[in-house]
Amino acid sequence: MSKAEAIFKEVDKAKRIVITSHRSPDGDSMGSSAALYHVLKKMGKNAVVCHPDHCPAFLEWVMEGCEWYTHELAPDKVEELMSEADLIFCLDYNGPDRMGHGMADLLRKSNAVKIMLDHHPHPDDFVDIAESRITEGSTCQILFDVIEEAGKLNYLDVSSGEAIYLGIMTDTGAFRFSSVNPKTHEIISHLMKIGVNNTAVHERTFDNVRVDRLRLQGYAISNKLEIIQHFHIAYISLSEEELNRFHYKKGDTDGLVNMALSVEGIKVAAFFSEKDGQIKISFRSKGTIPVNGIAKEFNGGGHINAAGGASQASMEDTIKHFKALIPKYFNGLNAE
Ligand SMILES: [Mn+2]
Repeated sequence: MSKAEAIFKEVDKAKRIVITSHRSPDGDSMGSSAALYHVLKKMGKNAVVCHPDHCPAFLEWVMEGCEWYTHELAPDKVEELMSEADLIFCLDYNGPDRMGHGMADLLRKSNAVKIMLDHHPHPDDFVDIAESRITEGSTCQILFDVIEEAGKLNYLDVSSGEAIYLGIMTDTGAFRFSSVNPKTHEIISHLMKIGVNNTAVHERTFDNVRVDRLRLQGYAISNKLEIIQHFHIAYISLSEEELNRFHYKKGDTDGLVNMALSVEGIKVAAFFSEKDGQIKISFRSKGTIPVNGIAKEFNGGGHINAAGGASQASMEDTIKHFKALIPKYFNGLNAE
């Protein structure tokens, strides 16, 4: 029996299925959760989505028609569902801690069968069936493959198809990252054939920007973009005061680090933002330059081209520390 068949054998047996994903939701965590929800419901299963926290407004559309709770807003309900579940899906994360301690505790306490679908490197050993494919660009692509390998593609419809499209689109920078492979486009082809409107997914996700968000991005780029020419590095930093000035909402700074990376000649980009008394850091890079090493210096990690971390120091000290680490991690860049 293949792993995909084993996964759906567990689905067949399950009476109460809970779909979980990581904290700070993104298009892939939301898309894979919504897609699996719709597929399971179509199979006649009892399924519900339980996430640690609410998603940014631009992703809310994908949850339409899903029964969906967050530990942030409905802790008692989530605790009840997690404790009663006999099957828990862990989508788009590689260890319980990625859900934050509230949800991680519930997962650890649960006696349910646990199945992980994920593409992050170095997965923890915390599930019964682990489908970890670290070279894939998105969990949504893995989910499609698993459904296909189990011979269940007939359960995909426009709702689950749009959700899979969303996750693939957002985790590949709209089909441009090096993680995109021929299969990625074969999946998109299949989704379009079953009625997924690609333009509508892009528009719903990207073309509903609040003017405050646009002005914050304009400010960040014109006033706060710093270039370290010698090492081909660009970075942006935003303090809590600056975020508040533009009425910051979750998700408003998404994409800023990619804009820094888009500068001509830049090979590594970083984004620093101050939230709740700590500095969150995102790193991005082009080609074979790894940024997960420097992310580890900030208690984080991630992929070769996309990683993150956090710092308890002030913004000034965090950026000083970052600059001091540049020769150690990116020394080769000045020769290129
Ligand atoms: Mn992902």
